Amino acid sequence: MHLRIRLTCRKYEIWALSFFSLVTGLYVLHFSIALILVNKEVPSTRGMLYPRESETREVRSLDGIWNFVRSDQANPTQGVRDEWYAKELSKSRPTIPMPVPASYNDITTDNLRDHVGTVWYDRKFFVPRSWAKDQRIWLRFGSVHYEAYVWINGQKVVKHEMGHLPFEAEVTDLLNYGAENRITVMCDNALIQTTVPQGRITEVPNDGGMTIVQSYTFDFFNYAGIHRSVHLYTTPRTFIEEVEVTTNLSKDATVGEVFYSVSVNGSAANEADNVLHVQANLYDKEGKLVANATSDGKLGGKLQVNPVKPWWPYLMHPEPGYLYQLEIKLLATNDELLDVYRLKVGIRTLSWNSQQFLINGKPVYFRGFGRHEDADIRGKGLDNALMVRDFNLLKWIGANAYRTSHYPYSEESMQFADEHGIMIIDECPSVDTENYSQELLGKHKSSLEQLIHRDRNHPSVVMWSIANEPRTASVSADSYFELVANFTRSLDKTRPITAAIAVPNTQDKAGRSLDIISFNRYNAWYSNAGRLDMVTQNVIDEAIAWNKRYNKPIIMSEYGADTLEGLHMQPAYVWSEEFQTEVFSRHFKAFDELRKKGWFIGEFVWNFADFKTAQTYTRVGGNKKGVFTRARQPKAAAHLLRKRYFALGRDLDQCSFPDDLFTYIADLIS
Ligand code: BDP
Repeated sequence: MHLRIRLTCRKYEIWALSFFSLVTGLYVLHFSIALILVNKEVPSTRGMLYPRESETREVRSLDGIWNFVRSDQANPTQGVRDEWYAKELSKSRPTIPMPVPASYNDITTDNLRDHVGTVWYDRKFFVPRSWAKDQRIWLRFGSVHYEAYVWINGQKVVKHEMGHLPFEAEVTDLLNYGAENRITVMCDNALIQTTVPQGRITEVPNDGGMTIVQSYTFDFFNYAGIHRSVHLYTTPRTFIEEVEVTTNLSKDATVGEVFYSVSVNGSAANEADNVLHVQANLYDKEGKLVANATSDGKLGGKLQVNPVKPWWPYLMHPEPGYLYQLEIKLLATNDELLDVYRLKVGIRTLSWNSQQFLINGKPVYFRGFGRHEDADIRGKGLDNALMVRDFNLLKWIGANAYRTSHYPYSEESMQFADEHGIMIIDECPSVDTENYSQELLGKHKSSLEQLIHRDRNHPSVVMWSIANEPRTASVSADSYFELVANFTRSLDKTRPITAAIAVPNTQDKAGRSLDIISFNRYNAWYSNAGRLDMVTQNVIDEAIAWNKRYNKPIIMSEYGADTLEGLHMQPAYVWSEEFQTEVFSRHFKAFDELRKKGWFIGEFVWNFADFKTAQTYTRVGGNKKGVFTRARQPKAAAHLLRKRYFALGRDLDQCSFPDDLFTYIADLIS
């Protein structure tokens, strides 16, 4: 059998061999005629509240240095067949130290970077004797890319497919209390035609005979590993499994409403004579109780805040990102306290029509970035220092939004965006989607289900992006994106849906299913390279054409130019700092023309910072379209962009200028 087929089959064999049921999958299907796609159900996510301590819950981190083994590329399932999880990994293979969270690719000095297939992690940890009391223990991963298989003390725990999204499982009965335990994780980075995102694995000759090669068309490095924190946490036997919050404001924005609904898991919920109820308390930033309510047995209700401080984006209000704390107490019939969970809540409304997108009734003009979670050495691993630096830069430059291109970002960064009033266009991991199939549709929908379940309570999330640059000229894209968009809408009606499209508007078949049209275009770069005189009118014409075709609000979701920091050329020449600055300025002119039309609602530079890609002759150390370098220092264009974003903020939202926005030149100019 061809090796790539063998490898793919093995991905499924692992389940037959070890844990759950055999999953059969279609592989690399390409149809030139429209597919008949069926709207099948996808599994629903349960639980997964962000792990937080309270008087009823404890949280322990398993982050640190783990032991690591890579499998042989040609034999990715050997570890499963030989049961490496049954004992310490070091008993099967020599291990190396590996940090968690981090991508494993850039940690070593050999070519782990380009490894394709499975790798293994393990570590030991202690569980206190006190945890054996009457409670439940959960194991939660912030994300593992792309597919994860987890064992505790040699016992299967959970399998999860999809990078950048959390998963968890109860491990109460698998742990040794007051004793040592072992966790083993197998991670598979292989991307095929039915993964999200898609990739291809091929077997090609090399100097040693044959080798496996992973390829993909998307333009960022396929970093892999345990990317976000690993937690153990406790809950009571009967506990708050989910909290869903929506908010509303009175017309004059003086009264706020918080609708909460709680789901409970546990035996007490099933006892006929025990009517569980919830006490919901809302506290303001100073810790003052501003509203409270007690639910009936339906475990939901409404809190009214009068006067309210609405959640506003950065620079749209003097006090942006205002958050209340919602305290949920789960009580038994006799008012015995069963569980407590607290989360931050921002009170705001969203609305949209064929022209505008509004927050709290005020039209929004987005000024932001496409970004990546990417850094030297740690790759896509969660890094608090980097996250805080990035938010400092976003605020320094006057941005009010970014798109989580091209996958969900860390939960910690979503919380940060809430706090700082940065609006998020929240994107699922579907990038460069093509070769549409029923199986791919199921996974794509599942990625959105998991994303919406995770992020639905964040006030910063103002839009869902269901794909980046899908091949929407194909006939199959029509029904495929209709199904994906309708599914997304069925999960959340409070936010509009977009996708970043790059096919010519005359050929696109997805726009009709969206609420807001986003388009990516690289004038003076991929088209008419170097021609600064061919930017402004092209941008204006294309935006008008998109709006004419769909009669919906339009965003330019990507534009930019690769720029090598320190390369200067006058007159501007491609890759120089002068060129990036000029490309931006020509776009600004177009945007200002378009803004007058009333339906052009935002501009997003590609990209916030330089980032790593697969190796190609078009990339020097990666994609260099960053306004900041990979080390998060500004290029020349950053200073220009800062002046524009603050100028827009003053013009549209009456924000004030920072003192250092303009450098003193002469008394004559101010
Ligand atoms: C766009 C993609 C983005 C790329 C960018 C580029 O959406 O992921 O990085 O082009 O080529 O088409 O810089």
